[in-house]
Amino acid sequence: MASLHRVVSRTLFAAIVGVVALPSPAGAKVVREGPHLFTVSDPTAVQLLDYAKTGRLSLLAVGRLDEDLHIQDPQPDGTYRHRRLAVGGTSPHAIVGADLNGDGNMDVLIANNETGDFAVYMGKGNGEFEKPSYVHAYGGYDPHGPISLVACDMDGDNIPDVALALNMDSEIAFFKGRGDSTFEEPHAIPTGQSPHAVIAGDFFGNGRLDLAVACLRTSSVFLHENLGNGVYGPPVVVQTGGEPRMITAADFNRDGRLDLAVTNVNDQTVAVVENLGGGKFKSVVVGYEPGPSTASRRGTSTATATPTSWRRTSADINCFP
Ligand SMILES: [Ca+2]
Ligand SMILES: [Ca+2]
Ligand SMILES: [Ca+2]
Repeated sequence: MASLHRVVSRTLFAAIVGVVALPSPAGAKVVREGPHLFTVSDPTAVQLLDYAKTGRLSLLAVGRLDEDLHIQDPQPDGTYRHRRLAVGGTSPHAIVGADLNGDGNMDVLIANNETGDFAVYMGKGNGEFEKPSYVHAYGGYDPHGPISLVACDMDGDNIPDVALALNMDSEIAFFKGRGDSTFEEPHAIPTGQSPHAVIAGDFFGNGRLDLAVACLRTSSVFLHENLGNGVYGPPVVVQTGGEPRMITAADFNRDGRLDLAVTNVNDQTVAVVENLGGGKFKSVVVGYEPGPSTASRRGTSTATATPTSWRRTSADINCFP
C-alpha cells in the first residue's frame, strides 16, 4: 500500500500544478506571467476543457455565490483571456463537458444546487455557446440539491446520459440522453445520505460504466454496479473517513482495475480505495502531506497542498469512459 500511496500523491500533486500553472503553447515555460488570477465568489468547481477546439485547455470555474461561469481561454501568444457567461441558476457546484448531440462540438453542463437543475450550454465549436437550457431534477424547483454530475453514455446506446447527485434527496437522478440537448424524465438511484460527488467508471469489471458516489453523512463511498439499460444495482458501501466530499479514479497500482481516491474534509485525510476485483474494495486512509514540504521536494512550484487544494483537484475529473 505504501507504493499505492506514493502514486496517488504524485498523481494528485501533478493535477494541482496543472490547475494552478496554466499551460503554455510554446511548452518552454509552464507559467509565463504569473498565475493568471481571477476572482470567483466562493469557488465550488473548476474544469479544464478544450471546448473551443483550439488544441489547448481552457479553464472554467463557478462559485457558490457567483452568478457567472468564468472562462479563461488560452490565446496564441500564451496569455489568457477572461470572460464570463451568465449561469442562470443559483449556487452552481459542478461543471462537466460532453458532446451531447454528436456534432463534434463539446457541450458544457453545470449543476445548480439551489435552483434544482443543471444548465446545458450547447457548444458551437468556435468558443461560443447557444443560449443555455435548463433541466430540472424531477421537473420541479424543490431543493433536491444537485451538487455533482457526470455526463457520458451509461446505458450503451452511444448517446451521453447524465447522472446527477442530489444531496438533499440521498439519490442519484439518471437522465437518459436523447441525442440533442434534452433528456427523458429521470429515474432515481437511491444512494447514501448526502451524496456530494459522483463519477462513472468500470469499477466492477463488467465493461459498463458503474457509479461511485462520495456520501458526506455516511463517511462512505457507495459503488453502484451498472446492470445495463440505465439500471444500477444496490450499492457496495466502503467506509472512507469523515465527510468525503470529492472523488477521483485511476488505476493507481496498475493491476488493471480502477481504484478510487476520496478527500475526507472533516478528517483532512485522503482515503485510497483499492479495487480488489469481483465487487470487493479495500479502503486505506493515507493522510495528507503538508504543502511546503511536498512542493519543495518536487522543486516545481510554491503552491501549497492544503486539504482545500486536494478538494479542488479531485473536482477536475468526472468521467472515465
Ligand atoms: Ca455538441
Ligand atoms: Ca445513453
Ligand atoms: Ca487498480
